[in-house]
Amino acid sequence: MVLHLYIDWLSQPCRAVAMLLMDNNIEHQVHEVSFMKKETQSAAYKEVNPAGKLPSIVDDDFHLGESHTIMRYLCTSRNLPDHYYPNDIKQRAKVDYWLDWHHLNLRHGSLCLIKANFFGPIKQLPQQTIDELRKEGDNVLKVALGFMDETLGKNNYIAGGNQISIADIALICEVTALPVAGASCEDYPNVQAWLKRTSTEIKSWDQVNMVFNQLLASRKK
Ligand SMILES: N[C@@H](CCC(=O)N[C@@H](CS)C(=O)NCC(=O)O)C(=O)O
Repeated sequence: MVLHLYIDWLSQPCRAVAMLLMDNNIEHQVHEVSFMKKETQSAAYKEVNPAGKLPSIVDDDFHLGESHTIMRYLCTSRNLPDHYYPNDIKQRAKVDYWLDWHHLNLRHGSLCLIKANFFGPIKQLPQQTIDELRKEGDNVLKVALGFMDETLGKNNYIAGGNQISIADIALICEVTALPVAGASCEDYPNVQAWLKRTSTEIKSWDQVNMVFNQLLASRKK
């Protein structure tokens, strides 16, 4: 049976899962769910994912959320090329390290700034909340991007190795969201070089980012 993918193209974790599926020609049916319209909180969507979060997949009758978990599941269930999620225990642990690191570092910093600078005005958040989110986001992001830059000064790929892994895919989608957060990676040359190199290796890059790029373009006007 075809795999069902529930996504919002604006979401970083959703785009990461879509890239892995599309680059590996895994047949799937897309169901668009808008988190901005709070469709993630509907009773119908909670039947798919009780946590009310995107992305989710349904594979036969198996329901799964959390982008990193979904990507690991796809790598093992579809026997994807080893470089995405290596069989070697130590190389795999490195990929897991960066996936775990992602949530409380790069993503945490990026989300604080997205909440402050993108959703702050839309949701009319109190100025004190915006200021606190900005302070936390700026501090966390500076350390996170600095650490990535140092690592990418030594390795071409974030978890080492000589080909892209699912850790690169998760992190690169987060880095592309920085303009929405009012941030950038321009002070981090190794991150920029990695972004350029890795994005050209992801075949579905333009297709998956199309809707998100339209949002970025509309904000520049
Ligand atoms: N740790 C989760 C994060 C998922 C997440 O935060 N998804 C957001 C979109 S980027 C969402 O579904 N928000 C909807 C909501 O909270 O109602 C993952 O990697 O999948």
